[in-house]
Amino acid sequence: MINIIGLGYIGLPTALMMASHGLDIIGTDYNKELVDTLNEGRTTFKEKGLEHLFKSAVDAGITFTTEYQTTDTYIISVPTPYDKFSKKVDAKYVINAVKEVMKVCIEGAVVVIESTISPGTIEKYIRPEIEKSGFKTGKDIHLVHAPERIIPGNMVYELCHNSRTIGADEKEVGEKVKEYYASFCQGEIVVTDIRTAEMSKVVENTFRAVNIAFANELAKICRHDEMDVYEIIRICNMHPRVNILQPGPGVGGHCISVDPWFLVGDYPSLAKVIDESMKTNDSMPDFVLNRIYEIMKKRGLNDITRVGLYGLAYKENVDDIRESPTLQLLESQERHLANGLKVYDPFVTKRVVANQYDTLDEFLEAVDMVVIMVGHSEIKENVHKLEKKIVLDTRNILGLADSYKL
Ligand code: SAJ
Repeated sequence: MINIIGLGYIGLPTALMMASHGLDIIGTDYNKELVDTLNEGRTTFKEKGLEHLFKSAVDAGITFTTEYQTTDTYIISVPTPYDKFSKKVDAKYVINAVKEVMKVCIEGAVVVIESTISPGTIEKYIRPEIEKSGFKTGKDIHLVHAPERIIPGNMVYELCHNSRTIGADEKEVGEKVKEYYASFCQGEIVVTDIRTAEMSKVVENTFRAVNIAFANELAKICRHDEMDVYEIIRICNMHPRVNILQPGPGVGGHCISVDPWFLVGDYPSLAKVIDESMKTNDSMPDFVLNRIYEIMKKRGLNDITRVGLYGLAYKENVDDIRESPTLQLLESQERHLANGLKVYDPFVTKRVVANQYDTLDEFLEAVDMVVIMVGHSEIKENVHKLEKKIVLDTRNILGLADSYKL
């Protein structure tokens, strides 16, 4: 039996996928409310294909509990926040999970860390923790790092199709864990060492962060001299070896806006391009705020309460608001001792900010200017409702001839 620890955005789909492909899975999470919800037959977040997968995993016998199980295989998928000041990974949840596993596991158990960690975390924190409990790694406990690569919004598909990396101390153990993932994953699964697996995961997200920062910087340069950044990117991308990403109102989510900081935190004098890129991405919500004021002035609109932000999630068609550019923008506005911006997101039904609306129509009724922060399908399907509004389309997704851009 495999005990999956942490039933969040990654742990839950992974547990469901393994269970529905015939593996014996028990999911553990310390959050009783979350476990109760799952046991009542409901999923805990919205994601394409998740409901269906949930049903087939339940039919296959998956169970959820708050208790750690006594078994020979664990997959730990708990959050790894980062410390905003030191920019270093905060591995406390992973360390706690490992400590709990040590209390119940059988000798010879395999402990797979799936959470994203900064390169070196296993050597610096996890291995010593295990040895403190009296176990010898490589003998009593076998350590593995198997970072995920799935993208929110397309998780179920990517779980089955992306290639994966498995880092292990011993090749045989890596191969054994590879079999579990190969039960559902059609992509190539590379077995390597732990340090390489840790580093590859963080480097992939850093590559994307730097590439987005480049697009964001181009947007600022083009705004300075009133050039069309989107047309320029479109033309450049026709070159066979150029592939620029899209500028946007900022970078959110728990991966691309966080993982690259691990490298800056650990190698401050070496990770220069990465550091500047992260600062550029982090500056985008403020850039949008300035753009809002600029457009308001131009259009003679002086009531900020008649301006609305469309989208609270960190990107299109997900309900995840972690590090969302809209939240960053609202925080920045508060720092300037102003507030009043109205907000609406069809995916975020819980109250998370002031002036939040429940329906698109009520939201549009309340504002004269709409700032598109997220390109949810809903707004693309309702573009006609924006006809009489001043629109700032920070994602360039609406195709409106008279909208303002970044
Ligand atoms: N964004 C832009 N411009 C772009 C692309 C994205 O501004 O051209 C913004 C998005 O709007 C969002 C942020 O960047 O705010 C990140 O979104 P994303 O879709 O690029 O990535 P995530 O964070 O949802 O998922 C990433 C993925 N990593 C890579 O593509 C290298 C995913 O495969 C990882 O599994 C995930 O991080 C993770 O968990 O680490």
